[in-house]
Amino acid sequence: MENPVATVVKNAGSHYLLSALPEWRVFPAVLRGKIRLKGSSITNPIAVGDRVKYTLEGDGAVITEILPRSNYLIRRSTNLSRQAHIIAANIDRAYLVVSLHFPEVKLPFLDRILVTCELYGIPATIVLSKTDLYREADADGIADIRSIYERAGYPVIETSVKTGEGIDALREACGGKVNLFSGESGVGKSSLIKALDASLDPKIGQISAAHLQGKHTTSLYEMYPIASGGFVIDSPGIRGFGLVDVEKEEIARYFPEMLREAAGCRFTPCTHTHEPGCAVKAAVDEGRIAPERYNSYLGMLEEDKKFR
Ligand SMILES: Nc1nc2c(ncn2[C@@H]2O[C@H](COP(=O)(O)OP(=O)(O)OP(=O)(O)O)[C@@H](O)[C@H]2O)c(=O)[nH]1
Ligand SMILES: [Mg+2]
Ligand SMILES: [Zn+2]
Repeated sequence: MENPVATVVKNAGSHYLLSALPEWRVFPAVLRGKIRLKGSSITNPIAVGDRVKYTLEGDGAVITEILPRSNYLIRRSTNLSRQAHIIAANIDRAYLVVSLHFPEVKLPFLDRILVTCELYGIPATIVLSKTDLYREADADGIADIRSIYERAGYPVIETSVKTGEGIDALREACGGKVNLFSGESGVGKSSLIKALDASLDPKIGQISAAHLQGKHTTSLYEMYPIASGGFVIDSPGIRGFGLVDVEKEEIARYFPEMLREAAGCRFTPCTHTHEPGCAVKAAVDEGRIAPERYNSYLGMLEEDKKFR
């Protein structure tokens, strides 16, 4: 008989938890011996969201095979590190959570995650969290972020777990799908998951008063079922996000708004930096591409020069 298939719902360090989806019946399983990914520079052979085959041996399950992934999100901890880490696999949508303050949003960091989502075909939504902490002076900053990412084609939603703003919409959007919540420590990923389903109990942290940033409260990757339908993956806060497997010449393709405009460039290939007749630069001048996004792109080209 063929071995049964289940989805990895938690990486617990010494073992994994599996469940056949969409039912939710979780059981432990171990990985024994031989499963190795090609290119051993990946630190985790199995990620949450992976679909695996298993056998029952004695009173436990043993993972025998990882099925091909429809997509995955991967990062290096810095651009210098050789080792890469798979954040999650087989994701229907990534919710990239940022807060205006505490911690302060860093757009180039967000853009690197977005480039990776595009590279691996993961649809992304930007979540602006903690709207209850907005002050009057923040209105422009909020409008800017919304405009930067909506021009690029990404949905932007604003949420507060204190006032409930955006939570119903988020819950509805998550229905019937596997959704990854990612972002810096302290932005409120685990709090959002708790707000989607009060019966869930992800660990929620404090913001360090000294550094006004999160304390890496969530330390493991874990999938949760939402009572109203769908699944969410909580993940540890990301500090650095180094690009993996992107050639410098390709980076512009993973900015959807640049890809759209690039067809009009006089030269192919065009790096969109110094070439005459560059349609991307024209679109920046004319406001169809946000200068912040274009600057993130230039920053990635620069990093590439430094690190490769
Ligand atoms: N005022 C306000 N505070 C929030 C909101 N969401 C989260 N917080 C607070 O932000 C802090 C961090 O929240 P977490 O949910 O633990 O953040 P996280 O993104 O899961 O952090 P890591 O697990 O460390 O990656 C906690 O003190 C939360 O109470 C919100 O909508 N409004
Ligand atoms: Mg957390
Ligand atoms: Zn160009």
